[in-house]
Amino acid sequence: MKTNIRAAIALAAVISAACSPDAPAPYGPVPTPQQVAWQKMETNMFVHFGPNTFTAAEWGDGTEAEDIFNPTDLNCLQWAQTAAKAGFGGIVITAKHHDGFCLWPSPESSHTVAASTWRDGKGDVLRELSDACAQTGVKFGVYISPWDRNDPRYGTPDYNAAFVNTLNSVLGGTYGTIYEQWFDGACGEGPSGRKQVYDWPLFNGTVYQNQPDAIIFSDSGPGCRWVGNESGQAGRTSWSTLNPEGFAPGMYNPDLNEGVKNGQAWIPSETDVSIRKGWFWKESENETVKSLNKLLQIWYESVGRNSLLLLNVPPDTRGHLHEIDSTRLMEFRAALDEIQVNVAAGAKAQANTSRGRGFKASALVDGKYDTYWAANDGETAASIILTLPEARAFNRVMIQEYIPLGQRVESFTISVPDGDGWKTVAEETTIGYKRIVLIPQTTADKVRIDITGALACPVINNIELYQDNIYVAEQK
Ligand code: FUL
Repeated sequence: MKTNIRAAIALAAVISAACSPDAPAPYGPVPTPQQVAWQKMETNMFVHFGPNTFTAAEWGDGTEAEDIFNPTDLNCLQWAQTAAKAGFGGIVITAKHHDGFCLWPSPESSHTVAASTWRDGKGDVLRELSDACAQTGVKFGVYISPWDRNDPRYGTPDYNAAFVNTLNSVLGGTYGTIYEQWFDGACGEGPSGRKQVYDWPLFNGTVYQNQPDAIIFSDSGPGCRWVGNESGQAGRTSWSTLNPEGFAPGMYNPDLNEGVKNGQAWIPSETDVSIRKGWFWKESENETVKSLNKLLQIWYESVGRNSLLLLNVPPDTRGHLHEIDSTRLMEFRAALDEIQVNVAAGAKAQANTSRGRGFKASALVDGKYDTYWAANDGETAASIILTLPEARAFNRVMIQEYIPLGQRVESFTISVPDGDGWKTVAEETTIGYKRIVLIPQTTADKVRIDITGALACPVINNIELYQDNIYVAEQK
């Protein structure tokens, strides 16, 4: 009897699997699970700290005395706690900037914290920050500049091997898991007056050997790419795919901002921008801390455009995030919480097509990341309508493509009810991991999204509506 029941259950499972439509095949290059996890972090914190903090410079020349680095009250826990409260998932610190000074006692250099009088030469900023990150649940990442204006070997074949040792000493495990390795492409002259020919395959290989899950940032990836400007703006068209062949970090690739439709590799953009005028803290720039409105603009134009925001908040000479910056961050967080309340809660979703069971429009509003609506193979246009329980006010539409299956949508429109018909209020191009479209103030019980072009059948996992009463867009 038991055997019969088991057989019946097995048969039912076979029949059900046979009747369920298949999930869409991935289209083009797709992200690794690490890239998906990275993209979901959405906002991270950049920390520029080093001799420049004490000399008010942006680029030290490598001749600064080690004693210049002397924070009077280093408090990495304050950085990590502030980052956590601001909702940042990770911190990337300038372990070594172009001046070559190492914030940890690197055995590969004499120009480090160990040669300073700070904490009698026993200090280690990476130790303190990685511990603070572990304590607060914030991920830890590092910027290690290959350009080194102090190392006498820079500009000779010996330097690349030395740089590998430098990488190993940070990435080898002493500081735990490193979620992001930030490679700046800058390649200027070293103390010998010569430039270095960098061995990028060697450097990237060294990172992966030590930290297989790390996302490597550079002008051309491989983990993520520079967005092409330092003003906080991803392209309104924003593909996560790029053609990196023929480009190395430091070479300007004109496609960095918008990416490339049908590009060769999945290399999403990261938008790095400073909360202040400069990358390093300067007393004279305390008044340049960006307004809440500006930060929200940056957020809409980065996170809202399929990019990750890496916001630089540089510590001061005490070794604290300055109160002007940390207060602004708390205002930013409060605003982000307020403007991301889903006004479409309880909405029903319908689509004029779907793949069938398991891929129906209801997945668009179930709040789950891994369930999605998908059209049939060969269909590259579709119409989706959300019906709210009653008329509600909204002025933002948030849409997410299910990127584990690739980026597909190349054009879409948003319409709202108008008399007996519809009025189109936005015409846009790409979606990607997340797209937030600003639309005119609307009160309605419906919204329609028409996908008008896609590289393969569209696969959308979430649609939400927001009412933002805070951000005032500049008139362009
Ligand atoms: C640039 C560097 O030269 C700046 O000093 C800064 O670190 C910025 C994030 O990257 O290329």
